[in-house]
Amino acid sequence: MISTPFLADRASISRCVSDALTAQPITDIHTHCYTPKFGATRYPGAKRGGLLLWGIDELVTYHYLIAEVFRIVPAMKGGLSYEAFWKMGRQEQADHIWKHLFVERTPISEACRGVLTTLSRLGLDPNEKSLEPYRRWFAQQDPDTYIDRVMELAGVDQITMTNPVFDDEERAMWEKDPAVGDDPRFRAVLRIDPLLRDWPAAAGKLAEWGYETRPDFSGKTVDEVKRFLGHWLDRQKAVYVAMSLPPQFRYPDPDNPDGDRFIRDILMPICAERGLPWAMMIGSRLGVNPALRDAGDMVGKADVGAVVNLCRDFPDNKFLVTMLSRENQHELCVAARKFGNLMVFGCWWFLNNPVLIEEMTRMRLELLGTSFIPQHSDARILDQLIYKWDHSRRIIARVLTDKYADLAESGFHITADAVRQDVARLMHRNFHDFLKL
Ligand code: RAT
Ligand code: ZN
Repeated sequence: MISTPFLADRASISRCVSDALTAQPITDIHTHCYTPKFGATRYPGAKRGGLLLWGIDELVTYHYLIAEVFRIVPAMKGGLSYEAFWKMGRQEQADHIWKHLFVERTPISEACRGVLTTLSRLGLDPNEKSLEPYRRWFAQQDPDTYIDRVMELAGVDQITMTNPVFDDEERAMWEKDPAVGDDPRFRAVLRIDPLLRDWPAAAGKLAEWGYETRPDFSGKTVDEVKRFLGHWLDRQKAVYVAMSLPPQFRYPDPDNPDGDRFIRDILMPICAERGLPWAMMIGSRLGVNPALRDAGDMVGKADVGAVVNLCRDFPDNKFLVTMLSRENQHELCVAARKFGNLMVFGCWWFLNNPVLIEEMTRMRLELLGTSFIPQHSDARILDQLIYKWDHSRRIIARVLTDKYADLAESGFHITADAVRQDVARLMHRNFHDFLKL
């Protein structure tokens, strides 16, 4: 047997961790990116031609940056009204954001820095005062082959989509062509928020679509909602079912017997039968400033007790859980120590900032070892895969290096092989193994 040299000093540990993270293909378990068959933004002109968003104008008009520009040019006298902003074309909106956030100020926020990292990793100079040179460059890219380039730069081997079946535009695409999701680079996820966020309206929609559903669960409702979910899971070949839930989400919830019933009699049985996890993304308060549209949502502290109750009451179900509030992270980690059917994932949305990624990754390693999924990108715009993974990978490397250095200090032998295996678990295998359990 060939003996593996141990990594004894911090410098060699750090090099080994960085190499392992660079070499390890990442499965991105939650994004809002789409296959090119859903249609893509078209350059020149940056017109939206479908659901796959990419390129400079989409990057600069990311809703995180829309929220930020309204802090600099507020929607009040002397500023710019929301109506005036939404009336602008996409390029005009992008020019407005570029001028105020990137040219007249230092683009220091994480969302701004992300655009610059992306441009620079694509080989472009991030110091341009106007967006025109970038537009010319993007106009030369073909979205389909550009996906490969982005995935290579990001180190991602699989992009998990989010496919909201209650979205009319997207549903129509799946109905027209069930193969719209077929692309070896992508996997689909059935997203069904309205079934819990607004059961009566969702039941009404299903009835419109030909299912015998009634808001009071009478008649064939339970079987019919299962038939609806089964149909869409098959059509999308979905790898899990997902919902974003408000901070008030409880299980059981005496104030929401319909929600309890939907979970207990419909969702849990169909997920268990098919071995599919339910991804709960908990803590989003939608539309606290509706004038900001997608940028107007907020975070709220939620109840980890609901997750605990679900994991205990449904031991044959699998739960992928991320929570939006920093204050929920410790309790969620402790819950995961108690339940093997709970997989904690990602630093979601307002937590996807270096300071919080670092804190959360450290805490999770200390409480859960390598049995969690440290990050997902949540990329809405394809090119964001580059910066979201670039930034997170560096932080994960720093934290892992510290942890291995601590172990080495105790006299434990760290090998390059062990490091590679840990990294493979965190960035790839934990997700695939959990899906197949
Ligand atoms: O991070 C985001 O872009 C949010 O707007 C949401 O899409 C969130 O990630 C979600 O999946 O609901
Ligand atoms: Zn998302």
